[in-house]
Amino acid sequence: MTAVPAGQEPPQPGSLPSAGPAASGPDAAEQRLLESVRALRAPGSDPYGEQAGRHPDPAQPVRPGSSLTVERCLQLFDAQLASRHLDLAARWLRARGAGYYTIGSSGHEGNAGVAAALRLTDPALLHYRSGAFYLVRAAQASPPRDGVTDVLLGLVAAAAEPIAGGRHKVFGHPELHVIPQTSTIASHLPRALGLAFAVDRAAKLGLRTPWPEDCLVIASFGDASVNHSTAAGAMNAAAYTSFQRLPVPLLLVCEDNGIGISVRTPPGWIAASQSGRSQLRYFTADGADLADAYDTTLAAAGYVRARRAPAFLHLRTVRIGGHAGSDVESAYRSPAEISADAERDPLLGTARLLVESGALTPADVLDRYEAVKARVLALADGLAGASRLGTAAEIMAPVAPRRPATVAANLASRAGQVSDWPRHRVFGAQLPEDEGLLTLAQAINRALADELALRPGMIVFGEDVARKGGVYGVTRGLLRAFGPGRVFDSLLDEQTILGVALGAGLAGLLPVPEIQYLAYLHNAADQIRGEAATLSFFSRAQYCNPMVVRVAGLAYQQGFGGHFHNDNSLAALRDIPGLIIACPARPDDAAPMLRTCLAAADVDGSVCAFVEPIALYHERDLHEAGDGGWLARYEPPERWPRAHVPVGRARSYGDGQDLTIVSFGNGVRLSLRAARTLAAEGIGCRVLDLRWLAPLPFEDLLRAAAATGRVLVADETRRTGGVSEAVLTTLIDAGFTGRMARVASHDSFIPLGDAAAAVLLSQETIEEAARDLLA
Ligand SMILES: Cc1ncc(C[n+]2csc(CCOP(=O)(O)OP(=O)(O)O)c2C)c(N)n1
Ligand SMILES: [Mg+2]
Repeated sequence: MTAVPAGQEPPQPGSLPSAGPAASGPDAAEQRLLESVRALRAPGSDPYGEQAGRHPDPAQPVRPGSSLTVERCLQLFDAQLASRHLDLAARWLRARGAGYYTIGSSGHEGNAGVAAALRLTDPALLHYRSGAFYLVRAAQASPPRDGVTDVLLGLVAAAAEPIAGGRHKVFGHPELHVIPQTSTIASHLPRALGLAFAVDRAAKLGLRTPWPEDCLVIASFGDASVNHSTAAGAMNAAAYTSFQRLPVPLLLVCEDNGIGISVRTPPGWIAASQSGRSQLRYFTADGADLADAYDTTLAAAGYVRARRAPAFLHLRTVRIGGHAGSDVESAYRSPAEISADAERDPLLGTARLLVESGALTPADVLDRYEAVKARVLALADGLAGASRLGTAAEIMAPVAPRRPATVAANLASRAGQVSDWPRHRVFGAQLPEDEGLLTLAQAINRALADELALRPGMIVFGEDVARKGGVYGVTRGLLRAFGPGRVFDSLLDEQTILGVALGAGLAGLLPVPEIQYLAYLHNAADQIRGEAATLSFFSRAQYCNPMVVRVAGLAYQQGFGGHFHNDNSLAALRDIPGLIIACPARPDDAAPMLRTCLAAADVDGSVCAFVEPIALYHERDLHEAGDGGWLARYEPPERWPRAHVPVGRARSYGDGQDLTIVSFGNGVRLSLRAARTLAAEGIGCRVLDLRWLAPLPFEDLLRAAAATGRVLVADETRRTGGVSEAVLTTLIDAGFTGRMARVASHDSFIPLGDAAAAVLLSQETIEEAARDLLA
C-alpha cells in the first residue's frame, strides 16, 4: 500500500458517519428523501403504514401492465440505493482527502432500468452519471462482480481499479462490456456510431467481434450534451447511415435532468428537437419511474435490435446534489427548483412502486437504505488508503504498448501468405512489382491493395475514396477489387470518419480512414487526441482502437493553392502521447511504412497518422525533368520482410562529411536538390529523411549528426510548433555540441498562387543556411 499523501489521512473507522438518518445531518436531500419514504402509504394500509397483509408473488409485475417483476425491482432498487450511497461516499472520501471525484449519479438512478432491459453483451459507452447502470451490469456478469468496489476504487484513484487503474474515474470493464469514456461530453458518440456500424459490418465480412451479432450499442449522455456539434454530427450520421438501409443498431440514451452545470435546457427542448426525426425513432420514459424506464427501454432496445436501426431514448431525470461535490447549486437554482427535483427522486419512485405493490413497507425501505449505506461506507473506509500509481513508468505503461519484433514478425508472416493467384485477381495481369517505376501515389495504392487482400478485417473509407478513387487517385480501383463492404465513401464529416474508425478498431477491424486534406483533420482532431489516443491509457490497454489514418497534406501543390489544400502544420498531432506519425517522402518508403503501420495497428493496437505529401504524389523527377529520380520499383512480397521499415528508423542519403541536413516529406526532395548544388561548391552534405515524426528516430538522428558534427534542419512545417523544434531539442538533450541551425516555413497561413513560395521553406533557403552554417 502506498501511503496517502500528507494532509490526506485515510478515514478512521471511528470517523464514519453513523448509518442512522439522524446523523446524515446537513444533507438536506437525504433527509427529504427519508421523510418522503416515511410518508408513503400502501393502498389499503392503515395510516401507520401497516400493511393489509399482502405479500406479492416475486414473479408478479411490480405494477399491473409492467414487465418489471417484484423480484427484479427489488434487485434494481438495491443497485439504485448503492449508487446513491456511492455518491455520498465520494463526497465523504473527498472531504477527507482520500477521494478525487465527486460527480455523482444522484437523480439518474433510473438508468438501472435501462441496464436491466439490455444484455450484458451489449457494448455500453456511458454518461458519467451511470452508477446504477454499472452496478446492474456488474450483477449481470457470471460470476457477478462487486460493482461497488470497482467504483470506490475509481473514486480513490487506486491502482487496482479494474479499468483505468487510477488514471481517471471512469465506468468501464471488459467483462461487463462497458467501454470507458473521456470527460469530453458527447465525444464518445462518433465512436458509438462507428461501433454500431462495425459490429454488423464485421458480421457481413464473416469476422468475429467481441460481441454477438445481435448486440446493440448503447451510448448515454446528458441533455446539454445533445447540443454539442459532436452529438449532432453523430446523430445525423446514424440517421444518414440508417436512411441508406445500412444497419446501425445504436441506442442513444439522453439522460435529461434539464440542466448542464448551471445552464438550464429550455423545458421541452429535448422532445422538441429529437422527436419525430427521420430514421431516429424517439422513445421517452420517466426516469423517476423504474418500471417505465425498464419497459420503455425494452421497447426501444427491441426496436433497435430487431430493425438494426438507431433510436433515441429520452430518459427524463433530475439532478440531486448539484453538478459535483464542489458545486453550490443554490447559487443558480431556486429552492423551488431544487425541491421539485427532490420530489422526482428515482429512489422515492422505486420505493413507492415497491410499497404500493406490497413488496416492502416504508420501514423496510428505510432498513434497506441504511443497510446499503452501511455496506458502501464500510467498503469505502476499507479502500480509502488503497495503493495508487506512483512512477511515471507505471502511469505510462499503457499509453501505447509497442512490440517491434512482433510487428516485424506479423509483417513477415503476411508476406509469407501472399500467393499470386489472388493478387492477379486484384491487380490484373500485371503485378505491381512488374509495373516498373511507380510514383508515391501508385506505391501507396498498390500497398493498400496488397494489404486489403492480406488482412480480411481491413476497411478503407473516407470522402471520395471509393467511386472516385480519392481526390488524387490514391484509392483508385480498390472499390472494384474489394467491394463496397470494405471500401466505401463516407458522408462529409471528419468527426464521423474518425468515429467509424474508432468503433471499427474497437470491434476488431483494421480501419484505414482517409482525411482528404490535413486542414480538415483539424476540425475533428479531438477524435484522435481525446479519443483514439487515450483509450489504451484509460483502460490499462484492455481496449484499443487500432487505426491507420491516411492524411493527404503538406504544401507545395502546383495548381491547387491556398492554405486549406497546403496546410503544413502537424503540431496538433505531434504532442499526442503514443501516436505514431509516419511521413513518407518516396514511393519505396511509402509502401513499407504503410505495411509497418498496419502491422503495428494489428499487433499493438497502435493509432497511426500516415501523412502523405500531396505535392509528391505524382512527382517523377528529382533534379531534372525526365530524370525519374522520384520514382521507385515496388518490392515483391518475398522482399517485404527485408525491406521492412521499423517505426522510428530514418533513411540516410549520401555520405558528405561537411553537413547533415535533417528533413522529411517535401523537405527531403528540396534538401537532396540543395545538396547537389552545394556539392558543386565543394560542400559535402548527407541528407537524413526522418520518415517518422513520432516517435522521432532518435538514434539515427544522433548518428547522422555525429557523422558530420554539423546539423541543418530543413523543415517545411512552421517555425513555431514545427518539427525543427523537436529535432534541435532532441540533439541538445542528447548532448550534441556541434553547430546547429534550422530553416522552416514562416508562422503564416499559405496564400494562393506563387505567393506561397514566400512563406514556405525553399531549396534556396536551405542552400543559404548551409553556406552560413559552414562559413
Ligand atoms: C466538450 C466539453 N465542454 C465542456 C465540458 C465541461 N462540462 C462538463 S459536464 C458539463 C455539462 C453537461 O451537461 P449535461 O450534458 O446536461 O449532463 P449532466 O451533467 O447534466 O448530466 C460541462 C459543460 C466538457 N466536459 N466537455
Ligand atoms: Mg443535464
